[in-house]
Amino acid sequence: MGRGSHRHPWKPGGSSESTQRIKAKLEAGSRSQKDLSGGRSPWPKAGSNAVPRSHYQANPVPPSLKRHKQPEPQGEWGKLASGRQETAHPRTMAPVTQVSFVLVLILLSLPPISLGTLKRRVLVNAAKLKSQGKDCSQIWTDNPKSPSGVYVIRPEGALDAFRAYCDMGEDGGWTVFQRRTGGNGKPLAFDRVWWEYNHGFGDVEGEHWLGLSKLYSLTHQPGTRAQLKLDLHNFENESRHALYDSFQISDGSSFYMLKLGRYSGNAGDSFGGENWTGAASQVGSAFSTLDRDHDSCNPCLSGDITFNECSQWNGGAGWWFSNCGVANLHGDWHPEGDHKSWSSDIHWGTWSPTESLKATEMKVKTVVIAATEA
Ligand SMILES: [Ca+2]
Repeated sequence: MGRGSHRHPWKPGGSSESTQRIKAKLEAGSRSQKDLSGGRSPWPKAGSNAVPRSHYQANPVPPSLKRHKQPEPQGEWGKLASGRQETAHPRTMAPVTQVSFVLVLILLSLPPISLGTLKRRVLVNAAKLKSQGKDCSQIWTDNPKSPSGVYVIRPEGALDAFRAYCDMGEDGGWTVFQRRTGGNGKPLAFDRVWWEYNHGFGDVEGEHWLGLSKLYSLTHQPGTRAQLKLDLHNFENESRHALYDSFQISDGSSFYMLKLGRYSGNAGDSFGGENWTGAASQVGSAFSTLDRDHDSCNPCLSGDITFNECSQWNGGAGWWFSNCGVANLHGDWHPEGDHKSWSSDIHWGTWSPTESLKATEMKVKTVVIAATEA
């Protein structure tokens, strides 16, 4: 496929290459097996001309489940099963016994842990997670001299407190919920399944994604309006930002749809698809991951290639894809010299459409709603 035929200039003749890499990730990665309960059907929707996803065809049953398949009767069990009693009362294990047998095997395979160790871990975690405020904005408002760093916060309405990095500069009070830096040569992978994007991954002091469930609670605190800021950096040591004066995501039952207010800044409004012919806005889009397709491609066309899933088209990224849109900060991180014209890169189409970005931060700030606004 030629480069000139692509709608998106950052997608090189690598769609098939990208697809192969995603397939390899899906086949090799145990992460994708974590969300067994949430996996979509591997088969295309009715009316679609897409083929079934090959990774599911290749591994219809995860190896970890195959391991627990009930063995055929052997030894004494086999003798009993094939003996005189078989005709009248077959000596097979009852279903409940089979489940217990498998549970015992699983428990025996777990590493040993003493009750004392377990208690210490619970106590330490409980002590660490004493909330210091509802969010970084409240901590900063109460004490503007608070330094940047990791705090324990508990947004109003959240079930639990959690750790988050607070950006407490001059315009402080920002709760960071995404950071990418390349990880000093060991970049954090962002090709993750729904469960991971929901709960978060990485280290809040370094590269991380805080988690959609936490982001929901941060943007739904009574009496406040959340703002969104994105700080973007390229390999030429240039930095730009995008600011949205209101920001909310819907709850998990509607797949955390993106809601944004007015844009300002110097990076352009890529979420809104500003000045980008043929690119649909991502505002209003639900969140998709490599195992959950909530995008608008059913299918989409790029050159002579059709595809249904923007996540797999973009390096396995979890994002608010439309069809697919021009913003994606969750593609593969590429080092300098290897950051140009990749199909699965970190791109913000209104500023850096053809070069993968070096570093990004996404952060949320809450402001008290004025009486006239409430
Ligand atoms: Ca789709």
